[in-house]
Amino acid sequence: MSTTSVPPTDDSTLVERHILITAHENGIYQLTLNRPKVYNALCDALIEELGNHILRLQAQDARVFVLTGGSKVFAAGGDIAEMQPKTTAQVTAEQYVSRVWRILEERELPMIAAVNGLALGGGCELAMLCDIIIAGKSASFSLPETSLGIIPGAGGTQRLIRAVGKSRAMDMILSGSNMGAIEAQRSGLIARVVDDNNVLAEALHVASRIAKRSKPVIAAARRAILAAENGLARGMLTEQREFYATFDLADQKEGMKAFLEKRQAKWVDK
Ligand code: CO8
Repeated sequence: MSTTSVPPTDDSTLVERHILITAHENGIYQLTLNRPKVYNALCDALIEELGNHILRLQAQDARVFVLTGGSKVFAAGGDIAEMQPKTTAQVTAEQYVSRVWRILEERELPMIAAVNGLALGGGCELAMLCDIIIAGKSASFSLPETSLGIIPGAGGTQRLIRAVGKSRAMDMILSGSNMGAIEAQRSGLIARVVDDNNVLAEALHVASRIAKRSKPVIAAARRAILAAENGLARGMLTEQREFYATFDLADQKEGMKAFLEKRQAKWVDK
């Protein structure tokens, strides 16, 4: 399969490029999260850039997206340094996460997550928002938000339970326990587990099978399958309200400050 790097058309003024784009044959676009120094933490600019690329590429010749964080890590979640000072009023006013997340959710095209290493918090939520997850044997999924004084806010409380059931979802979200790739496949959270160094190739292989089929037929199949996520939109609204409310808790300020200062949080329960 031949590949070319696509120069960005709309972000040439960015000092840092948060997403690398590689065009493969047949309308397959590989989108690589590119903040390796902070484990691909999902800052606002990265998510904005991702949404813009998806809108632009699907209006061009894209047929399938493959989303990867590279060979070491998928993503360590939302950017904690950016989130720490935010208040409930601020996250509500800016529609934090949900404004751009909606673009990702409402995309027209299939997206495959190719996961190596950690998919934590918003990183796990980003993978779950994809249509198919393919992971390496040593990949690990978790939603550790409660350890920071917040809750998952990008669909984690809604999509995890649909994939793994209530008990395991509660275990992961309330206690922060993680899920390895083998268990994730058994439980239905992910589609395929392969050797760590085969993840991207496998994702591109699946993408090439999809890309060969009729675009409107694939779109119809996606719409029908996604309709089975009964009550998702209502659940997302509840999650958003609860997520935003945590930003006025003293424990949110403390939990995130503690992470940034590399120490244990001292909870005050308010
Ligand atoms: N945000 C900001 N910076 C981060 C993040 C993050 N999520 N994760 C890692 N970093 C930074 C660290 O602060 C550190 O920076 P510096 O070098 O300046 O000190 C650098 O990356 C390296 O990290 P560590 O020193 O901690 O490296 P370790 O190898 O010891 O640990 C881990 C790596 C396990 C990934 C660890 O960094 C970690 O636990 N990270 C946080 C994971 C987490 O709690 N994620 C949940 C975040 S909250 C969230 O996702 C809410 C969802 C909101 C929606 C977001 C959608 C946009």
